[in-house]
Amino acid sequence: MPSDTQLNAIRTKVENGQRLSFEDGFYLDQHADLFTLGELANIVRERKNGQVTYYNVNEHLNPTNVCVYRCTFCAFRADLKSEKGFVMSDEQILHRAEECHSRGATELHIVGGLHHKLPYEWYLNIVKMIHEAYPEIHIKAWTAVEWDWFSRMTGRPTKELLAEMKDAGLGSLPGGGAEIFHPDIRTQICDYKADGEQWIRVHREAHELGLRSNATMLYGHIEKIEHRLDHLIRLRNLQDETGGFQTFIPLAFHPDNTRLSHIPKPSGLMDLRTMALSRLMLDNFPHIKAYWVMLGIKIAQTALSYGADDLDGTVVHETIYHAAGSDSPQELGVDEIKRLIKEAGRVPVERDTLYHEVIRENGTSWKQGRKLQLV
Ligand code: V47
Ligand code: SF4
Repeated sequence: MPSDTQLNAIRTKVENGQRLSFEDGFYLDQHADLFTLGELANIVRERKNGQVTYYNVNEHLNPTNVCVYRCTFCAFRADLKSEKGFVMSDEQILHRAEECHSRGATELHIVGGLHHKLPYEWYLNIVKMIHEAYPEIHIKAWTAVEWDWFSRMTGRPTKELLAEMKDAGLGSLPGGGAEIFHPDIRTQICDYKADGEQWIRVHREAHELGLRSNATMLYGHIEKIEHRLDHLIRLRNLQDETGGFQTFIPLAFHPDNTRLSHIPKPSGLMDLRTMALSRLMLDNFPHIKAYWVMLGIKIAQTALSYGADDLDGTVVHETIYHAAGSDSPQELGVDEIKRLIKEAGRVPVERDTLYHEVIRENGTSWKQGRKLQLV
């Protein structure tokens, strides 16, 4: 093999725990083969999380799909008057929370459309109602795009709304709505909604209020490597400032039923390379998630050797990806998740949203264990 001085210098940086620059990331993308990327990412993965792979038992709730925005990559949204549009009633929402509770889920992940007519109080009430009925369920709700919309609707600052919702039972923020921050791409795929700076600001404010959050990146559409690196570095900068991010989730674009349906979906190779590069660039993020719903089970399992240390959860009632053509099953049982993790040579550990160990007394009742060590 020819010697590659630049690649060797990057390898030394990774081995010594030093930060990679934009140029390093670009070089890796252009010159490193899949195995090298995976090997380097695995060094960071095992340094931070050893052999452990986390999973959680959660459910998704999308209370409405009606949305004022028209992101070109979205197959989930519906117009106000469309037959496809739905708004769940309070009874339906509580019924779903009851189902989540009786299955022993520790988390409810709630996101939806930005409805033209529903007031902010409708969104607030969802959190209030579920928290009052099932206080032990962690509510991870509303993306930064939704928080920005609540602020536009009410004229109140996002930080005030975050604080109000935290008092009502909000536990943390999911990582959605990030897409690609770079304006050259963002204006083409999701113009008008919260921009990159606003997304970052909402997460900064959440962290300042003591709320943890996740971050995502939607890849494999019209963006290029420089936009992905720019996105990762913006996230890394905020994490340096606040330390409030828990997990990064790279989201592979699913083209079916979207206005970008002419673009082929990212290959398994791109999925693994993006996973590995994310792990390498985000040196201050404790966790990288392989979201099996979008990657498919086989790539998600393989990703556990390419930087990922979290498989997300049992995920019941996911609709955003299934609308866009994901052929993953609607649910993975806990035994199957554990089997996939062990087969990949890792140790499965059930976590709650804030990365405490979950101790199960039987299938459905559980208690919180120790806080898992984050490096
Ligand atoms: O913001 C929408 C993406 C996101 C498509 O925080 C699409 O733990 C691909 O953020 N193809 C919502 N992606 C999902 C999300 C998420 C998922 C799992 C875990 C967490 C977490 C967050 O889904 C949207 C958008 O970026 N999305 N349509 C599509 N056709
Ligand atoms: Fe609306 Fe979210 Fe879909 Fe964009 S991605 S159209 S904001 S539901």
